[in-house]
Amino acid sequence: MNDLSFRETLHQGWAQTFQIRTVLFESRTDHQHLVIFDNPAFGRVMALDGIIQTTERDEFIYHEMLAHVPLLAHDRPEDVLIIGGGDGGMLREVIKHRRVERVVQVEIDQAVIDLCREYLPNHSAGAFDSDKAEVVIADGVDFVTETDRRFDVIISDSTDPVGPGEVLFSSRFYEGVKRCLKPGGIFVAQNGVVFVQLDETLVTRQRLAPWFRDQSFYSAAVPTYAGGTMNFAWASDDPALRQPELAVLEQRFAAEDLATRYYTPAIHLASFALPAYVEQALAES
Ligand code: AG3
Repeated sequence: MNDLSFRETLHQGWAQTFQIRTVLFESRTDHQHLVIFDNPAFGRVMALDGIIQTTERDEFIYHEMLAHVPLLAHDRPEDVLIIGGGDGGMLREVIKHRRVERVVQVEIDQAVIDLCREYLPNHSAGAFDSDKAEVVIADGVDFVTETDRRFDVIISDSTDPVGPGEVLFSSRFYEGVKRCLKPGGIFVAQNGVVFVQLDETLVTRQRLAPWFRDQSFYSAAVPTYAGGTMNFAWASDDPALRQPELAVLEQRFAAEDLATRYYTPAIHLASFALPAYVEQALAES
């Protein structure tokens, strides 16, 4: 990073660059390097260890798709677990659901929560003060391996598999997720931009397979996760959960009265259709 621009360090041989209008915060936390700056095109932008995590302009796509798809696919999502998600955008979307009674969020880095509440206040939009929400500062793998709590939906809102987020793509983590998911539960996870991170999808599917009868992916294009569509991993023991009736989704969506800007029940169903090159790579791996 220099005074004028931020160049993302995520891929080999190619990068996206953001003009910096103002740096609002920059420092090392106990776990990672964190910067929040203002950009003319995307508003406030937060990056961890050189990788763009979220921006004010396009965060709704990611947060709506990772929250509403599993929550509306489930018939009684009362208990929800969020792993990561320190900016609070995921918690904001999850607590909107009336059927959700309790949300536990496990974030490893308290500083991410504190700094995002201060500099990206529209992400959490008060969600951390909700009666439904409980925040635990802990390692996500330890939590899912040890907790007595059980959940209907588990959402992994992680960084890429480098640095503190790497363990959230391990077999041990998926084993723990399975352990604390109730029967009929659904697990979803950020899984990288598939065109440039195809291996992530293939490795995740392999590591989920021992623990879940059904593993799949759905996707959405998030502009600042550059390089194409982002894949979200989906795992459950019931393949029917990813093929709900459109009428059922529409009825639940209407009953929840969610005001969305990306998610619709039709997008929900369509997002499980994967490009041929991804289907082929999965079939061959
Ligand atoms: N965490 C996912 C960021 C992934 C970016 N990586 C990439 N472009 N492959 C987002 C946190 C939002 N709550």
